Amino acid sequence: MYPLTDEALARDGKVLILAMDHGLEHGPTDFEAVPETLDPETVFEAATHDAVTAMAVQKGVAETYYPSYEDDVNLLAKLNGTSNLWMGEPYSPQNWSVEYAAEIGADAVGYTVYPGSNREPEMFEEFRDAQESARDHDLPVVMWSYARGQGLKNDTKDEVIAYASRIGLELGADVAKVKYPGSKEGMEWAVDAAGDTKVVMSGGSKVDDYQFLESVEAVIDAGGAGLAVGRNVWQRENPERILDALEKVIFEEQSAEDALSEVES
Ligand code: FBP
Repeated sequence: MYPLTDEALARDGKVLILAMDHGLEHGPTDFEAVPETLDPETVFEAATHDAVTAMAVQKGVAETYYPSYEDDVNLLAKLNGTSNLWMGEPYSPQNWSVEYAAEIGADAVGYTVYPGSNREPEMFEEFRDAQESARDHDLPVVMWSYARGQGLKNDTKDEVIAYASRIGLELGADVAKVKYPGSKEGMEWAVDAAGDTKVVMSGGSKVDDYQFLESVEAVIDAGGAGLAVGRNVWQRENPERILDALEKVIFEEQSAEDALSEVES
């Protein structure tokens, strides 16, 4: 396990990853809420906020835009990813190698697995290769652990989320990124199940400030390390304001209410 005290992915053991791989995963419609975000530089600018410990992007975006931000932003190379146009069984092909990510300046790598998919065995094997190669390059590994597949009726049930975070530990991830199970108790189970693997919540689609910050507060109270978030930051007209509030909730352990009233004053 990679010691996640500081630097690459964490600050004081806490994590705030700004994810922007949505152009691949969801398509450009995700950028319609704030049209300027279609330009990756807009989101890289947001990632220069002190609260952001790393930014997750795909290869093409990293190659083109990261050189201008390498002094201010830590790069989390999201190695695999699939488009929304793919209608088959959940599967996420690897789009760049760990070696190439390291060459571009990655500080960490990220990898999606879909436990429960009929293609789970393939994905586990591919994750194995990426994880071992990341170890060779001394890069921490974040697993996007999203249980998904024909047999799964509810992918945010407590036991499914705890299983997903545990799979992060079992397969050697340093951080497991899981969906929010809907309660602090559910998240506690996920954190306990993951042992020394840190658990972060996946942001999800945009909700109002209080609802979003309240879920982040519950994750921190449950012992989670923080958050990996996209839409709930850059689909806001003022991403800096919500990042200010997230800094207070994640790193200063303030309540959602206090953090919001401070950023409003
Ligand atoms: P959000 O905070 O916008 O949900 O982003 C987190 C993330 O994991 C992204 O990295 C990824 O593009 C997206 O969610 C995938 O979401 P889903 O698979 O649920 O469509």
